Amino acid sequence: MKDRLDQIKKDALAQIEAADALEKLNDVKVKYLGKKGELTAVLKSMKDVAPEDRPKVGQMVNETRAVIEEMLEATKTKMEKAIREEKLKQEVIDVTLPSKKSSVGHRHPNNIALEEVERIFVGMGYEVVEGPEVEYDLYNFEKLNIPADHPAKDEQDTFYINKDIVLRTQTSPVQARVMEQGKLPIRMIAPGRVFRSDEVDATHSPSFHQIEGLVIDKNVSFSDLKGTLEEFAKELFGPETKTKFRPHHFPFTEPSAEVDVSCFKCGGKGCRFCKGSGWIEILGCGMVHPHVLEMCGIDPEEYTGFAFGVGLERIALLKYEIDDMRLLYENDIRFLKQF
Ligand code: 2U9
Repeated sequence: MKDRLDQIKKDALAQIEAADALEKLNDVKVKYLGKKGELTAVLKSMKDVAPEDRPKVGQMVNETRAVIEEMLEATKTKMEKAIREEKLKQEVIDVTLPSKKSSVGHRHPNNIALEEVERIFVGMGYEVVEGPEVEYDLYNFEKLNIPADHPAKDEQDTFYINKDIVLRTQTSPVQARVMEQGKLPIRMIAPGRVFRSDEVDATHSPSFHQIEGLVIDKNVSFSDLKGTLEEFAKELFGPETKTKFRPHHFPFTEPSAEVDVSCFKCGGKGCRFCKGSGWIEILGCGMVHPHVLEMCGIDPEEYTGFAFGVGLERIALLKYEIDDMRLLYENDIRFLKQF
């Protein structure tokens, strides 16, 4: 019996020493000390041992078990320590490593241009007012003196929700609503998205942005309009900028004009940027039509006013020398990163 127990001890200790993972160590434990293990089998065979020898054999079995258990425990502790140390080694943080560069977002050129225009007019005492993008025909067309048979009202130009409701084609309805509130004088700009049923190309989009301005007070004249827009052009494109007012027609203003600025690239000599003319068209304007004042509840005998409208994308394209409007809508990070 002693030989058998010595052999079991020898085998178990050898297998413990050879184990290279906790699982294998557990396998050894089960194999020798488990319910169906080899030592348990020896205990079960005690009935074949002479009764006077049983205490001695029992003591030998217990000693063998204790040696195996002790070796198992010591090896397990060693292995667990090694595993912990390896894990710690992998988790070590090198505080001297350079940090990862976080990428910072960029402002959209439209937004930069909008803030610039707002800054200029707020500086002149204008209020910034916003309004709905879905509008009544009444505010988008009728109150602005755009008659039912005007080409702008054609379904090819305007997105109709139904016969009375449209996606606004200009931000003018915002001004019409402010005028109706009757708080005078008015000095405001209305920036926002507008919609026209245009095909997409380098200079057109079915959805773009406008900034319109409106001033209503007693004794407002065309000189006030000229002075204001000349100052605006100088602030936006530089102090040397000249302006040229060309007669034009809009249903909501009378008289009306389009405004060109001297080319800020060549100073007016003529270059590729201004297509050789020395001038760049930037906005439309005029004195608010008396009929518009009347329809919005303001007495044209007492009050006069001027209005203007500018395309935000047009300003952004010009100021940042972008040659295709589509770049403003694609949100390609390689493009936006430049601003
Ligand atoms: C009211 C009365 C008059 C707004 C005006 C323009 C001239 C104009 C265009 C410029 C390029 C639109 O973005 S664009 O396509 N706008 O030329 N807009 S006067 O006149 C108003 C507005 C509101 C009550």
